Amino acid sequence: MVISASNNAATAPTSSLEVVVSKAARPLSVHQSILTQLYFGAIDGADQNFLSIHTDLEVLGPDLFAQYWVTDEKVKQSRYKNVRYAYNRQMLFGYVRFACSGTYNFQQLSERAYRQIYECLINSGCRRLLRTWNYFPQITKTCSDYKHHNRYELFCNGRLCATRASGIDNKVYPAATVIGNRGDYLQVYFLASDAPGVAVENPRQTSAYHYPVANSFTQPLFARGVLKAWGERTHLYVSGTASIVGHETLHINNVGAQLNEAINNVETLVEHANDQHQAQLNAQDDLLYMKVYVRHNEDLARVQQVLTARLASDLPRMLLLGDMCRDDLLVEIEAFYQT
Ligand code: 3EB
Repeated sequence: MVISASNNAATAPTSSLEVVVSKAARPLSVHQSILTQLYFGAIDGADQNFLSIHTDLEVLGPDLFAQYWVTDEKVKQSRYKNVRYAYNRQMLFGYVRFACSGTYNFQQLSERAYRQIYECLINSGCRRLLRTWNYFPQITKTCSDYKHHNRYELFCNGRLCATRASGIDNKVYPAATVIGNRGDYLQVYFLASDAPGVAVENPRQTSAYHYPVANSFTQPLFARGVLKAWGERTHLYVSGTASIVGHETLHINNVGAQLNEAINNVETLVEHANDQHQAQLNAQDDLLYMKVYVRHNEDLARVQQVLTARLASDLPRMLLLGDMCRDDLLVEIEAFYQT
């Protein structure tokens, strides 16, 4: 019997995955293979034929911002416990949402979300978590019933417990965003693949999983960036990036300087991906969009000023109201590179 190369998973070509951003909801065709459609801002009637995710984040500005994740191989949809997901052989995009008001404390809730995510990945062929987005309210609120840790710390603990329990080889942590919203839910959505990505760390920043932390608090398990090839394309998923150098917050009370520092961090990460990981990213041309989380509405004008000075005028950007995991951070950014 002849086994053709296409039956061999190791040599099978990687499906393509392309992300398209748009300021308006687009009509989709069932003939397109849509992995997910993501919406920031108000939209009515997103096509329920596809996995569609509406974030609880408030958009600062009049525009809707939509993302369509398109592949070249047929996509199926399924559900595992509370996780809704879309997938094919090589990629999986999932979404889980829990009300924060239930009987679980926040560590248990986060652990539950991540246990379900990992179980979902183990049951599918796509065990490598590449990118996660995590949103929940009252991110720096201290939980008096829980050793006075705040919700972000409890989230980190829950995520770590679930990661350990999964038994999945986690040498490559996913790129991640963790932002406080003004809703009532823990929302997590994520991208996974059958093949690992390459973790990229930032020479200007202590790796988050090596942050010095106080007793009984765990390090945040995320990579500063993850590189992943999809067919002819390469993606660099840049984690939520703030004005942190080493492990310390810089430019307290200065939103403009914080944003400039965060952009410096992203630029350094891209250079590092090119120099150390053989990526060939153009820091300007391959930037698909930038997401900017702003803590205070009244900082918007200053934020816009810095973005105008630092970004190409036609670069799609999305400004969202959000709280950072440290009280002294006023702004955080997130970038997506695609070649
Ligand atoms: C930082 O650099 C800012 O816990 O997964 C950014 C991105 C941050 C991801 C996470 C936290 C996380 O530490 C906070």
